[in-house]
Amino acid sequence: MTREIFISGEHQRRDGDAEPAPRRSSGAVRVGVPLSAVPLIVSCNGIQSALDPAGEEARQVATLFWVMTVGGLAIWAGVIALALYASRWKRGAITTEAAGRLIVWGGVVFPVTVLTALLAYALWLMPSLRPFGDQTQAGLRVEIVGSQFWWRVVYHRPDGSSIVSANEVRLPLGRRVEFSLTSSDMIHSFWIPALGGKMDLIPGRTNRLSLQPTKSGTYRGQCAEFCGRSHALMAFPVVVMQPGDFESWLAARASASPGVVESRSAETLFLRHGCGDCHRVDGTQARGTSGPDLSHVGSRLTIGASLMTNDAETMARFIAHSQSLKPGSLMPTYLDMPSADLDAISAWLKGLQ
Ligand code: HEC
Ligand SMILES: [Cu+2]
Repeated sequence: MTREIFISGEHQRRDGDAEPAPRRSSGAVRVGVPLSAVPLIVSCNGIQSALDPAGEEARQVATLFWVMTVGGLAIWAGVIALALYASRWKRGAITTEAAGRLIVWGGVVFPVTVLTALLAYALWLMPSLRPFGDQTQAGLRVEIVGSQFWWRVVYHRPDGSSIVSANEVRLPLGRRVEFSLTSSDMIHSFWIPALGGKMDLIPGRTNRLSLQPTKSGTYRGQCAEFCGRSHALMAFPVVVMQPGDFESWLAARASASPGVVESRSAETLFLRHGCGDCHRVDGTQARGTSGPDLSHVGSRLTIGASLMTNDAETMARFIAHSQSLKPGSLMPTYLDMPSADLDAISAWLKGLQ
């Protein structure tokens, strides 16, 4: 990649030149090496970076990371300086007593002090990374169930009502949210790097995680425990919204989409092709639960757990080719579905806002 960037840069420059300068290979090396550092630097910020925090927990994890990194670098520099001193400038052997003192101070006292200080700092951070009980005051509880290779997302409101969704998590800015995490098949791991640490989803067990977003925006979460062939394609968008917007978004999801009433024929096709055995669509006969809830699928940002952007065309592509797009997933392919049926169903699903 580095090379391609360099070469296209060189071409652009050359096109404007009246007299192209002769190509110098040393230029490629000089430009290419700093360029190879670009991905490293770029990956420090963005929608899926633990070093570009948008949440209280992520901020603390990032601070811990920088303290450890800078501390480690300082010690490394000290050791290299000592090694250089010993190999280059020190003349003659040191006495046995001096060697003993060096081992006791440099090899025992120093590492014990530094490591104890770092451990104490990390332990001191820990309670605030896992705030529960009195500290939580979480108004909202979000239940996440990991399944091959998608996420069931259920919002439990303080008044006891719940809203079922999938493959997308929306959160109110500044509010503490409690996640309860479990799995329906194997071990997955729930991780939104920009918001905080990761937590496993384990069948038969419910783990808890508490997060507080501090910056609005759209981030990316990812399954962080290898769970099968499409593990890398098991991701989800995370949208942090203003609390008011979040409440109205949630309220709109509490009832059937207006799109449902409009197209009875597409709904019939959906049921006739057996989609309703695995998928639920609010306000219809489709009551399946082994696949993602599709009640408001049209309003989700992505299709197939962050696999593709969401429009009628990608929807149709996913339905017809789910196995080649997402190998090993439990969504059957519908290669033989008449294209009129496929288009009608996709347009109807996209209309479920
Ligand atoms: C055997 C159960 C099953 C049947 C039948 C089934 N699906 Fe699915 N479907 C799934 C599963 C499981 C997923 C999640 C796949 C993944 O992302 O790994 C899924 C995913 C989807 C998605 C993407 C949802 C999202 O949140 O991105 C759409 C759209 C979809 N199915 C439509 C259909 C349609 C239309 C039919 C009928 C033609 C159908 N499905 C039949 C199990 C099924
Ligand atoms: Cu997974």
